[in-house]
Amino acid sequence: MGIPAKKIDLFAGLALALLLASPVVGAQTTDQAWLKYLPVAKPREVPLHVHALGNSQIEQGAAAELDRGLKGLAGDRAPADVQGAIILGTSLEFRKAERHAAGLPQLAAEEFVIQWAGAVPHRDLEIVGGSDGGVLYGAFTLLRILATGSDVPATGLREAPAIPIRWTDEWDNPDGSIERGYAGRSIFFENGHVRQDLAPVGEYARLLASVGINGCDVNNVNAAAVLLEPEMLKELARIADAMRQWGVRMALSVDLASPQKIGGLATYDPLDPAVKKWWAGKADEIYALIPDFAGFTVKADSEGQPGPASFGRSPADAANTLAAALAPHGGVVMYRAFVYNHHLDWRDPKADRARAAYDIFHPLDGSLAPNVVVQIKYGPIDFQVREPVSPLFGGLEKTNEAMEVQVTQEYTGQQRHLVYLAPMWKETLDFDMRARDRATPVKDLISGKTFHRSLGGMVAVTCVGQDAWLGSPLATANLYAFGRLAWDPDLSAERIAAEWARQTLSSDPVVVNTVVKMLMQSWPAYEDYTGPLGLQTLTDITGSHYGPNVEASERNGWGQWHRADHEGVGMDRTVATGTGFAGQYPPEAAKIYESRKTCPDDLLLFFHHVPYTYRLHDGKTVIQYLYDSHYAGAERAEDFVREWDALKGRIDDRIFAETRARLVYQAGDAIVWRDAVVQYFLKMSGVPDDKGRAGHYPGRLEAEDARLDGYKVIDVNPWEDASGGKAVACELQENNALHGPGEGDGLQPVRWQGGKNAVLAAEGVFLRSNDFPQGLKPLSLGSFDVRAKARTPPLAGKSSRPGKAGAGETGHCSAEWIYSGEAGRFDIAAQYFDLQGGVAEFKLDVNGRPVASWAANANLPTRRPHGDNSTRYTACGVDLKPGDTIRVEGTPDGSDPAALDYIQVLRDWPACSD
Ligand code: GCW
Repeated sequence: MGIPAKKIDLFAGLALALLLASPVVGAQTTDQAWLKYLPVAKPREVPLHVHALGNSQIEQGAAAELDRGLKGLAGDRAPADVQGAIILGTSLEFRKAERHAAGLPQLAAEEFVIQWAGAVPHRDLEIVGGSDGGVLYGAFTLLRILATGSDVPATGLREAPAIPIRWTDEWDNPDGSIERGYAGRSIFFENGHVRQDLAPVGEYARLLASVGINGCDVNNVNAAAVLLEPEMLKELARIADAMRQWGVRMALSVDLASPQKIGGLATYDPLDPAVKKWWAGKADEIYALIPDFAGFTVKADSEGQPGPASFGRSPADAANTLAAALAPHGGVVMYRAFVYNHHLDWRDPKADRARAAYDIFHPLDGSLAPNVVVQIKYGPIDFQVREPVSPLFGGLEKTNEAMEVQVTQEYTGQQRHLVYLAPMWKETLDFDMRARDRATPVKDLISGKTFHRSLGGMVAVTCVGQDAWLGSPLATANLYAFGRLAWDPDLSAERIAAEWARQTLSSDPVVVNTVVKMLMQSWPAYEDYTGPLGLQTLTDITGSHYGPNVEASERNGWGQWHRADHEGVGMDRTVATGTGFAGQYPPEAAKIYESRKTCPDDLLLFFHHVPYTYRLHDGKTVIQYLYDSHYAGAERAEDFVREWDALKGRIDDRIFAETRARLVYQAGDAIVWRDAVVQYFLKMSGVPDDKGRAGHYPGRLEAEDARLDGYKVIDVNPWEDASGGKAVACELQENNALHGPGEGDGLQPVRWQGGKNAVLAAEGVFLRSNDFPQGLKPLSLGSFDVRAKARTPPLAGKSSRPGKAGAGETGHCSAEWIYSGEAGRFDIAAQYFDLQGGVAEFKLDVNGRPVASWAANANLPTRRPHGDNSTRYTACGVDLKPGDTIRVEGTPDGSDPAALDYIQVLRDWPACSD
C-alpha cells in the first residue's frame, strides 16, 4: 500500500475550522459587503466634480460618498475629459439656486430625480431630492448605476420607494449577545451598555442607506426593560447619532411590562391612566434625546413575553396606548402579529398555530390608531423554508401592515448554508391574495396602496454582528436584496443578485453568471434537502433550529406539526375536514388551497394530510418525491463547490477561500440532512425508494462496525441524525460527555450482545454481522466495491484494556476497518461530531501511515452528538487496496468525546477537485 498523493483537503479541515470557529474580529467596513466601489471595466462618462447645494449632514455625507465612490470606480484610470459637475440638493435648494426654478416636479420626501442639465461638453448631472434623504438615495442610486456598468438614461430617472417603512430589526441583547445571530457579537451593545466604539454602527447605517433602508430597531423583541431607563436612553442616543447621517432612524423594541418593571407602577394594564401617562412621559424623554426617533416594536403575549392579555385587554388596547404616546412626536408602533399559544394540544385535530395571527388580529381591523402598523411574518408559522403567505395580509383593510422577513438565516442554514432568500420574498410579495376578489398582490397590501393606507412596511430581522456583518460573504446578498425589494418590490431576484455580485465580487461575466445561478438555485436546493412539499424546515424546533430532527415538531405544544405516521404525512388545514386555516384566505385563494387537486405541490403537506402513495401533479408519489428531492438537493449542494471553483483567481482570494470552505461544509451537511430525512421517512412509511438509494450508502464504513479500541457505541438522538442511528464516542476517564448531568441524552452506550454490531448490506438493510460467516458482506457499489469487516468481535461497550474504558492512559480511542474494495485512489471522508465544550482531535491513517489529522474546532451548535454538529473531514487522493487497514484515532477534549459516525470511501468529492 502507498499513500503517494497525500493531498489533505485543507478547506474541509483547517479553513473550515477557522471559518466556522469563533469569528475573527477586525475592523468592520462596508467593503466586507457590497459597498466597495471596485473599478469598473467600462468607464462611464460622468463629471467627477461634486457640489452639494445644502449644508445638512445628510447632504454633505451624500456628496462625500459620491466623491469616494467615483474615485473608486475610476480606479487608476485617467479622469474622463468631461466638464461640468454633479450637483446635489433638495428641490427647494435647486429653486433657491435658481436652477429649474419652474421646471422641477413636486417630489415626495424620499423621492429623487437624476437628470442631465446643459449640453455636451459642459453638462451637469443633477440629483434633486424631495428632502436631503431623497438626495442621499439619489447619490447611492447613481453610484449603483455606475458600479453595475449602466448609464444614466439621457432622459434621466425618477424614483421613490414603494414602501414607506423599510427597517431592519436587530435582536441584540444588552450583554452583547444576539438572539438568532450568526455573525458574532453585537455591534451595538456589550456588558449591559452601548459600546464605546460605534464606528461599525455608522458603517452599518451607510450600508443600509445604500439600499434605501430608513430605520433600524436595535434591540431584541424579547426586550430588556432596562433599556428604557434614563441612563440607558442617553447611551442609546449615541447609536441614533451614529446612524443619523445616513438617514437611518433608530427604533427600540419595548417590554410592555416596563411601567411596572422599571416605572414603579403596580400594573402595566395598557388602559390604566397611570400606565398611559408613563408611556407618554417616556416618549417625551426619548424624543428630547433623539428627535428623529422612529418608534417602538412590540412583541407581546407571545412566547412568554408580557402583554395585554394578562389584563383581559386586546393588542389594540396596548398598541393604541403606545401610539398615543408617540403620535405627538411622529413615531410609529410596529405591533407584531406573532402572537400565539405555544401550549396547544397536539392531539386536537382542530388546534392550529397557523390560525393564530388572523384569529387575533382580523377582528381588530379598524380599531388601531393611524400610527400603528401590524408587523406580520411572511408565513403563518415562523420563518420556515416554505410557508404559504400569511392570510392576515388579506384580512386587514383598515389597518397599516408590514411584512417581516429574516435576513438572519435562522431556519435556513444559519449562514453556514448558501440560501439566497430574495426568490422566496418575491413569491410572497407577488402573491395575489385576491382580497375582495380583485388583484391584490401582497406588495400592494403592505405598501398601503390597495386600501389607501398612509403607512406600510417591510422589515427584516437581520442580526448583524462583528463578524463581517453576516459571517458569510455571500449572505450579504440577502441584506442587499431586502433593501432593494423594500424600495422596489417589482425588481426581479435575478437582477438583484446580479447587481449584488457585480458590486461585491466582480463585474467579470463569468463571475456574475456563476454567482447568480448559484444564488438562484440555493433556496430550492435547501428546501429540497430540508423540508419539501410544505413540510417546513424539519429541524430541531425546540433547540438550535439548525440540524435535522424530524420529530422535534411533533407531540408538543408548539404547533409546528406535520403529523407523520405510518400511513401518511401532512397537516389537514382544510375547512371541510381540518383546522379551517385555508378558510382564512379570501375565497379564491382559499378554494385553491382547500382542494388537494389544486393545492400547489410545494404546499401540499402544509394544507393536507395524504398517504405516502398520494400522487403529485406529475404522477410521482409523495414518498418518492421526498427521496428524490433530498438526493437532488444534496447533489446540487455538491455542484455549488464545483461551480465556485471556476471563480478561483477571478475574485478576491480571501472571499474565494472563505466561501469555498463554507460550500464544502454545506455539501457535507446536505448529506447529513438528506440521510436523516430519508431514513426517517423510509422507516416511517416502510415504502422503499424506487431508485434503491434510501438507507443504502455505497462505500460507507460504519464506526459501530469497526474494530474499536476505547470507543463505545452510542445511540444518537434523534436516531436519524447518525448513519444507522449509531455512532461511537470516546469517553474520558473523568468529566466525560457520556454521563455528565444534562449532557448525556443521546449518548447512551449500547451493550454488546454477541455479534449485534451491524454491517451495511447490499439492500441497505442493517443486518447483524453474525448473519455472515466472518462478519463480511460485499456491497454492490456501482463503480467500486467496499467490504466492511468487523475483524474481531467489536468492542462496543467494552474497553480494549479491561478496567480502562474510553480514552484510558493513551488519551485516545480508535476505530479500525479492513478495506476490501477495489484498488485505486480515493477520497476518504470521516463523518464525526464536532461538539461545543472541547476541541477533540482526529487522525486518519492507512496501514499505520499518517494520512490526515484535524481538530474538531468548528463552531457548530450544541453539546451532544447529533445532526447539528455532524460534519466531515475529507482526506483527498488516498491510494487504497484490498486488505489495507484504515484507522481513525480520536482524542477527546473537555466534553467533546471525539464521536465518529462513519468513514466513507468516495470518488470525486468536490472538495478534492481543486
Ligand atoms: O423564530 C422565533 C425565534 C425566536 C424569536 C421569535 C420571534 C425573538 O426562534 O428566537 O424571538 O421567533 O420572532 O419573536
